[in-house]
Amino acid sequence: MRVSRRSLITTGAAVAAGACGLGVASRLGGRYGLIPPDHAGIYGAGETLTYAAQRLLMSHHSLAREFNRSEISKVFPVNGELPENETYQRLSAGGFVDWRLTVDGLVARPLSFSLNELKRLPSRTQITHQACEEGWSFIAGWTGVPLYYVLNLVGVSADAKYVVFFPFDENWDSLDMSDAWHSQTLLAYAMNSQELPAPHGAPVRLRVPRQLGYKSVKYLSRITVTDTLRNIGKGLGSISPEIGYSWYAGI
Ligand SMILES: Nc1nc2c(c(=O)[nH]1)N[C@H]1C(S)=C(S)[C@@H](COP(=O)(O)O)O[C@H]1N2
Ligand SMILES: [Mo]
Repeated sequence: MRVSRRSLITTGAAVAAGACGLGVASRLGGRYGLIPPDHAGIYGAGETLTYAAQRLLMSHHSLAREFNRSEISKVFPVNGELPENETYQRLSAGGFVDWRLTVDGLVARPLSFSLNELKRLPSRTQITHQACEEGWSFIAGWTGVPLYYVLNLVGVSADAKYVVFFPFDENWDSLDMSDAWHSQTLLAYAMNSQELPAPHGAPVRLRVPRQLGYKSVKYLSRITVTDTLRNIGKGLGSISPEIGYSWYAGI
């Protein structure tokens, strides 16, 4: 479980941050369609400035740094507990042979994949840095199917704006299409050449090395392609803005 950021920040600072840049952010964001799903509320102007600046200044194809095997960390901290969800625990007890990843929404061919089916798709291994908002980080190797490969299999509609990731716990999240199609965005089933350890998100987790660790959703159950996030949760694009963190967590 993650600590609410709101409880860590004084009201005065929050009001100042919210008011600063409001006009510029909403004008630029509105004109160029660079508005993140958590644009409303007290931090909204700041979120819009951050997201718009990243999207305008950075190439959509820029890559997160990849490391050598010798740089892999010795310790791999874990965030959160295993899902309490009964279905998850039953699937886990059965070695995930009955687990399936559903991919649906604005797609031509909704599909669901077993773990073995995912493992038969083309794979990529990348050694990347994962940083938690709590201050720790590590470098590890991740192997999995690039998300773009699965998106191509299901045939994403031209209207698609976001890909949403639902796990077996409450930590759902979403990516815009730029990050969803990115070559390093991975559905990972192995870590450091071993089966993905349960606390790190078994059987399959997302890895988004260009954003903070919390975007890398563990224990995946379903992926949905959509043109709006308004009807999901509180409509802010992920659990993070609901507890005081940014939807966009680019690093
Ligand atoms: N489903 C789910 N995904 C999650 C979390 C979680 O609690 N549940 N924690 C997030 C956070 S805050 C971080 S930093 C990373 C940590 O991944 P790790 O436990 O493999 O280090 O997973 C992210 N993905
Ligand atoms: Mo985190």
